Amino acid sequence: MQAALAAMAAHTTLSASPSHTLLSPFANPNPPFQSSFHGLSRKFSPQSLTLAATPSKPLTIVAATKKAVAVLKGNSAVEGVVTLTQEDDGPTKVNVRVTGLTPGPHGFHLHEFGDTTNGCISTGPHFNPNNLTHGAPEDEVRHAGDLGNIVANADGVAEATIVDKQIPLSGPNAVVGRAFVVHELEDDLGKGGHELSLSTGNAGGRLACGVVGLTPI
Ligand SMILES: [Cu+2]
Ligand SMILES: [Zn+2]
Repeated sequence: MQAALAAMAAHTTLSASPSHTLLSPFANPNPPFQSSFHGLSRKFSPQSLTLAATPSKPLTIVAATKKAVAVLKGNSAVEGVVTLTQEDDGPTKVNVRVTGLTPGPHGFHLHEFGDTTNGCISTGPHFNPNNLTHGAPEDEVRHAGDLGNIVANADGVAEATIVDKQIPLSGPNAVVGRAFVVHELEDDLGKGGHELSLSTGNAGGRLACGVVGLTPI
């Protein structure tokens, strides 16, 4: 088992699904604007075509990129940095690096509150705006904050890139001001049969946490 864990790649990429997918090379299937030539009649002369092609107002392309960061700390040697990037209303890309972990999987969630008054316990339950039960990131029934597990290598380092649609940086379900938590144990993704499986994934104690705050783009 230890050998298998040690053999795990340090860089974990979580499983693909419509709501929670691998990062693909940057590709935008939706061009930001349509050609202004669309619908032009052929009866225009070349000169009027030139005039028609000149926009009467300056063309404005709004590329709203939002970025945020959370610095994870706790009452142990575990610490980390989570960076979040969202383009327009697209999915949020989450880059995670946590150190000081025991090798193997550790539950990783976005919790409801950005309150660390009494340490990570003050961040409350998993962020759950749709009032559903706990699940895997790829499940339809899940908390918005359910991001599965990150896997630490033999050196105790977990690195992951997560792409998820349920943790936007703006709008009614924005996660800015809430907190990431990394746990002591593996998240059973709601399927462990434990009394805590459908609320916390039975992921054990909270090793480190950090509040999400906006950063310069
Ligand atoms: Cu959690
Ligand atoms: Zn959950």
